[in-house]
Amino acid sequence: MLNLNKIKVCVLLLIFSLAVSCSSNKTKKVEIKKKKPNIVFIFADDLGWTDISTGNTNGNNGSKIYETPVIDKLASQGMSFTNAYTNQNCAPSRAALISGQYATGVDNQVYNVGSLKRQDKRTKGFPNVLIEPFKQKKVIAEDGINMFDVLKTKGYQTALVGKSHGTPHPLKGDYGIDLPADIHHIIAAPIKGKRTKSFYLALNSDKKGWTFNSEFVDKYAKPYDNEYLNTILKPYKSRADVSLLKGTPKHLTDAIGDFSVDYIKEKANDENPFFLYIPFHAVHSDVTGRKDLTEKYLNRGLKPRIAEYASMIELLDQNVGKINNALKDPNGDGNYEDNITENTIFIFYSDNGGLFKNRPLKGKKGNLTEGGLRVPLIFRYPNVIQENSITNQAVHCIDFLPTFAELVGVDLATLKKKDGSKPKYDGASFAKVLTGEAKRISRENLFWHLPGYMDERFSPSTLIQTRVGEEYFKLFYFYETDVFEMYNITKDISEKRNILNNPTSKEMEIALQMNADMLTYLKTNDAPTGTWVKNGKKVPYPKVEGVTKYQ
Ligand SMILES: [Ca+2]
Ligand SMILES: [Ca+2]
Repeated sequence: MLNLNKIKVCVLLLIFSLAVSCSSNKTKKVEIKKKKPNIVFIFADDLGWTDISTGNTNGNNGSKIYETPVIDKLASQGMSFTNAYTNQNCAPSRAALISGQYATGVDNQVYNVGSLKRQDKRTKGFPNVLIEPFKQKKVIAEDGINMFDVLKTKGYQTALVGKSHGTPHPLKGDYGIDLPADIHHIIAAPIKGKRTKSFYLALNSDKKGWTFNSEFVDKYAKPYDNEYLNTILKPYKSRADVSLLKGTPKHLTDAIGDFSVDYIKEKANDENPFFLYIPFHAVHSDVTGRKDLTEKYLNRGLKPRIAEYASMIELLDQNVGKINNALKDPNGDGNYEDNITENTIFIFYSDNGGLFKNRPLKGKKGNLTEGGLRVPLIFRYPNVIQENSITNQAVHCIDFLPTFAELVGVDLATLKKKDGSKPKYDGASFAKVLTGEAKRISRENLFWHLPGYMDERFSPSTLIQTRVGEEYFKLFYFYETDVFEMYNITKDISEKRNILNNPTSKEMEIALQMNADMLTYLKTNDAPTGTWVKNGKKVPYPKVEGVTKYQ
């Protein structure tokens, strides 16, 4: 009996010690997780919904021409959004992203690139405009609590590497950006005494030698050489002949990628996490590919313009790869012990629809149709976001600020602006969709409001998008003509059938609700509408129940 008791004691001791070792393992894990996740956020420019080859982000409408193996793999490692939205072009998308507000927000006020009075110089008949547009701002306010400021409250080191739009260029001012590496893709420099301009490609200037005209990336400006081809580009040969590049000018997309890699190398082991926001200029016009990749697509018989665009897209993809590889092996010694991928949220997104084909989507960059607003979006966060998952939850630029806040544990309600007032945000966090805790977010309406003109692409209008059950509807209001249009983009992705031409009673019910919600949005935000040219009076909001005229 004694022996049995002894065995019992031994067993109990064993269980106890196992429990202790397990719990200490747990503590260790918690300690590792204590460091907030780094965030690497790649923001492409003008990359359309169907411009990448994965089908995950676009309902299996991935490109059959363009090749994006890195982005495709990223999609398989994280969550893809089929209904990710932006504004219609660069500056307003970035302003909304960084401020967390619609253009109507007090700290935002950026509705369009340049101004809301962009007339079409190509046609004589336009503009005989009826409405004097609202005078917008070009950049967001410095005193708002923006996306960078929010992350800084948790000790993040913040960097912007690439395009500054919706924020000032040059990037000066108090925007919470520790490293404001604002770089432009139009490079101008004197060569043999003559002012020379280039898109994307470095210039060999009289005074500075090879340059991108940038204090941040000039050290990456020298032409491609054997070392670069054999080391940096080696993993991405992609059946292109890289030897064609030798001695040719460096592409800015490679330089921004190299700069970002060096930033990750420098920050990987820091006590504080980093937020590296990389708004690439690619694939914005002037479309400029990289020689080896352009040749690859030309050899397939593609027209020069398409080959150049394909080349630029694959070049962007390679640089997403470079940055991703820097996370796997920050010190570059070939050993993955220093891999920080698991503690890094990696995001790939684009700022507006494509400038070229977006089929089956209607329209292009600058339009409020799906082709102008719907873009690829992928989130990867290993062990938190399910691999190879797809959601059709609609999200917008304004949602990133609250999503980041929730993911890293910032309570937005506690934040105060310098004047003591509380910042107001328009977005909704989709963190629980990412983690799989929820299928939907509670916010069902999205709005776009444009009190002005841009050439043939938009006139004064407001758009509301709503989810009803599993279907998304859009209701447009056009101020010049007091006309509404309505589409079911779940059943009619190409926006071919205006529901209001012949609405059912159920559809009219939905239209009435959307009309009411649009009006509430406009009134709550005191949204400007401009004034009538004929009499200077304020252009009125749509009528309450205005859609009933289509009954
Ligand atoms: Ca853009
Ligand atoms: Ca390593």
